[in-house]
Amino acid sequence: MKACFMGLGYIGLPTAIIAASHGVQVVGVDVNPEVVKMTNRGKLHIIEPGMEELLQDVIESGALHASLEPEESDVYLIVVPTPFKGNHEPDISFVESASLAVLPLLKEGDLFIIESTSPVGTTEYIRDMMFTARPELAGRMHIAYCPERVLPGNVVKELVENDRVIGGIDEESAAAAAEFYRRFVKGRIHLTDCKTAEMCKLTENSSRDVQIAFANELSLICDKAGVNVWELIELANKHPRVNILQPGCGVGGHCIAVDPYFLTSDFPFESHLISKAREINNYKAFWCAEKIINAILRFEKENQKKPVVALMGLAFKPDIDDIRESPACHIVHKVLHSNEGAEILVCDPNVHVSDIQLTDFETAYERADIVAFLTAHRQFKTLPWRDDKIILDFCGIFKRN
Ligand code: SAJ
Repeated sequence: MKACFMGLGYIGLPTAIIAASHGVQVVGVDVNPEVVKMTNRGKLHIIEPGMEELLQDVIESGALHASLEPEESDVYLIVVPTPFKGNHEPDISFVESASLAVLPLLKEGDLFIIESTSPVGTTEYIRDMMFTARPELAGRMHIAYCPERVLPGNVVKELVENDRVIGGIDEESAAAAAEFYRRFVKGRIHLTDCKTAEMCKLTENSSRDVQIAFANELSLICDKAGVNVWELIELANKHPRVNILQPGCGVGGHCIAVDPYFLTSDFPFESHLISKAREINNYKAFWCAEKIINAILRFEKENQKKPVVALMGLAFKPDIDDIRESPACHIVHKVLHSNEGAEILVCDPNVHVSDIQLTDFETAYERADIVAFLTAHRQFKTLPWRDDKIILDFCGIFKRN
């Protein structure tokens, strides 16, 4: 069996590697020549523990190669980004162009799968587009939607162990896609129709966004009420049916901070809660920036000098290097922009490429008068609490305020 993966990003590349290591002959296609070159050299262009070793194995064995052009295969997988446009409307143009690129190669009996997070109705739209251009294929090939669910940083395990939801344009399509995934998925495979599968992905991430918004809203209430939000949540979670998540400085990454808009954009009158959760999580980053700026102003007034400020963290969540849609980055830029003379030290032990000059986190912590924790990296948790500093612990490093 040969599979053609359109897109070698955070999901496409790991899935292509895992499929290749389970007996599938894989061609991985990407529009970025550097990604293609690196992949063929066995070098991973993303950070994902354990994945580079697997890539080297499948490159050496010849089970996977990367290319700028799709090749004739039995299975085609669309794993390209679906960003949003200016007004948060989903942009499926990469799904469309990747589908059009494989269209001339399709033949009777082929399996075509979309994995990219997509608005409800996308698979049927792409099916209609393809069968209009190639009417002889209508009813003669399989088309399905199968969203990924892996957590960055834990992809090697989750790609194999997580359950998968597969939605077909018909029952035969869902069954054909399930047969493909069974080659490397040990989790259970649940079959449905393609609209339900599309919506399932959006529901999973919107649900998490709403739950985080609840925690973030609590943190704002607690700040005003003078209650320690960390202790409060820990105590409330002792109830057998309560499970509140952790507040932070906002929600980032290219999934949870994006996918709910695919529902709010298409169903604006029905999605009040989902939409409000997005607002709350976005507002939390703005609120944190304001807190830091106010602390700087207060310090200046009380001490008649400018403070040294340490901003700890740039990544969008703990222990990774990814800064996409990162609220910490947003806060750092806002504070740097509004700063009038305070010395601002920015630290992130995991991030190496950045437009901001970075300082070693231990040095910054030692020197700073004001410390704001933006990302709960494990390295920060080794720092001792210091009574002589103003500590703004937005992500629960010390859980003291
Ligand atoms: N966050 C909090 N408080 C929490 C948990 C998370 O503020 O208690 C923040 C994080 O700091 C981060 C953001 O939420 O800024 C998102 O992080 P995450 O760990 O919740 O999720 P992602 O974006 O890394 O991955 C999610 C996962 N979806 C769900 O858990 C429902 C993953 O399974 C999906 O595959 C992935 O989105 C995706 O690609 O869609």
